[in-house]
Amino acid sequence: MSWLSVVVIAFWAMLPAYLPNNVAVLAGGGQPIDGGRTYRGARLLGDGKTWRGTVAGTAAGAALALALDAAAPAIGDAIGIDLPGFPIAAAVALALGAMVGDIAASFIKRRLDRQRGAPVPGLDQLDFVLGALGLAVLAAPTWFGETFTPAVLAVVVILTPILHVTTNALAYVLGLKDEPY
Ligand code: CTP
Ligand code: MG
Ligand code: K
Repeated sequence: MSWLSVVVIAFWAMLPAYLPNNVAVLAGGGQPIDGGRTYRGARLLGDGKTWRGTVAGTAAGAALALALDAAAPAIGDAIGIDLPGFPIAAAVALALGAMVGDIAASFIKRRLDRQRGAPVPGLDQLDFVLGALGLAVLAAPTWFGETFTPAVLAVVVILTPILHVTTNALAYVLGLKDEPY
């Protein structure tokens, strides 16, 4: 398989995990998940993790996966690459996992005394990838093994931080996000 098709498959397979955090930025607000609770002197998660953002992000990511699943044969045919589909368990796991990974990272950041919005390079770029892939391997192990070959996984780890930094910088320039990371 060519490197280009590996990159295209990695991007395609991760789209349902890439969308949720961006939708959460747009939809966020309202009740924080931790309800303002603190743990050892710092917020449990902080005001940046809300129910609305989490539900909207998860729903959008799962809906995108199902749309991609329907479109995979036609688009794959047109570009000559065998694009993976998304069984429902994989669709939900990728989207929900991305949100859960991001939430887990906020928990870690508050324990490290980082305020809401403070950057933690590395964690910020890969938290949602770990969450998405971790939940997907549990929820749809066969699909995961067929889709995320070692080459695809390697591309995901390299490509994701680049895309994450680029889209967040763009969202900042457009005034959608308070920080460029
Ligand atoms: N957001 C949300 N719910 C989530 C994730 C994000 O409402 N589960 C919204 C919040 O408005 C948040 C914004 O998206 O402020 C940006 O997300 P992110 O950068 O992940 O949060 P931060 O505000 O930087 O908070 P933290 O330091 O905890 O990561
Ligand atoms: Mg942030
Ligand atoms: K984050």
